Amino acid sequence: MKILHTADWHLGKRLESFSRFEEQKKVLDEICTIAEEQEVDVVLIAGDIFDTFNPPTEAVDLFYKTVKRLSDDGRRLVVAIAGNHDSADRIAAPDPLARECGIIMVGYHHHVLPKFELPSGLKITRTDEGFVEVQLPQNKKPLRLIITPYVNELRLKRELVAEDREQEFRSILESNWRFLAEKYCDDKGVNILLSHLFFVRKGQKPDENEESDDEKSILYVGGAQEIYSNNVPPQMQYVALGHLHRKQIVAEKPCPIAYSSSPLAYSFSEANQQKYVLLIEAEPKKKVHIEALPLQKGRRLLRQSFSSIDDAVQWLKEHPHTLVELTILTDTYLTGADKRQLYGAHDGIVSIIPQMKDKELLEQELMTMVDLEKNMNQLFVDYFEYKNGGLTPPKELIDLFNELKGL
Ligand SMILES: [Mn+2]
Repeated sequence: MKILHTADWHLGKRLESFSRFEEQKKVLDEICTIAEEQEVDVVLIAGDIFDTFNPPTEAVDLFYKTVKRLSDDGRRLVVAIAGNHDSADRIAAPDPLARECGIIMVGYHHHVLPKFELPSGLKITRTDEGFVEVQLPQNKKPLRLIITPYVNELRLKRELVAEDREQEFRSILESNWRFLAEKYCDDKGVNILLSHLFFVRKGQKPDENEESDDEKSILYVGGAQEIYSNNVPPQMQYVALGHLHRKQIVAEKPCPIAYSSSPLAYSFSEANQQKYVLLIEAEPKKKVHIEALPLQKGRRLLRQSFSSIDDAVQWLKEHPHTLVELTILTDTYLTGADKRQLYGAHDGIVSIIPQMKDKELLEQELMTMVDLEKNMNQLFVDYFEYKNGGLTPPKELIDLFNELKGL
């Protein structure tokens, strides 16, 4: 049985003023082509389908077209779940219609799918809260899926009362999973857990710096989020996850627990990351085989610093088709002419950060007390330098300050 695992599409997402929509179209087309060429039986989309609760129409349109194409008229099972960026209701709403195409869309962890059968031979044979067993058209072995979209205390619709609420949260999920695994997941089928949660190997924190800026806030703030690899029932053969944007296998026990990566780099903390989809080959009772297939279609995100405008321009010309965060080490404020030169050399500059060259020396100078004996203009200059990393205020700003002073 061939399963394609992808996640964190974040459709509709922008990078500052840059739309990523054309890249998203291209990379989803690439994912569809991989599914077709590899003749996969199942596609799992592990949450954060959209970037916001109310995504733009073009993003919704792209999602529906993509899953429709992936489903191949019901010959290929497609399962998509809600992540923390998604509205659970929005993901769940089209499910009755989507099912007719062999696409399952789940918003909530306790959702019970109805049984159904398609002309292609795709058939839901058993269902429970957060569980389906599927008979695929081209494969005799049943696929069991435990489906847990993003869940927090709110979506759990249950108040956590224990002193250690994180532990209580883990226990609730673990006992749900164990119940389903013991009831339905014997070794005559393929058993997989699909989820959008923050998994860690117990006692080990992932390197925070490697994660996307967008996910950090919810990862490390606000309690009951961390799930341990040993919460996974022993019957599972693979855990397909979304949430972290870097491809990684969190743990190998009790089975591979994997993040596929997002298809595009969405923040500069993901600069230089290669993106993938994971191709899983699974048979009952056997260890799964995982192959990471690199995606090519997104623009690379690059972070680079320069001490001269000319060097920066030269480098920009050598790196077209990328999105760039530039740091310019400088003694003065960047002039309009500098900026025009930089922006003229490249169409993907997301931001330019001016940074004072001799920062340490500067900070020492700035440590001096405010001297109220100085005149107002000098105090303004001191304050501007203090707030802007030592940069001298441009003449236009001093003029404006003088003008305001005169009012
Ligand atoms: Mn997420």
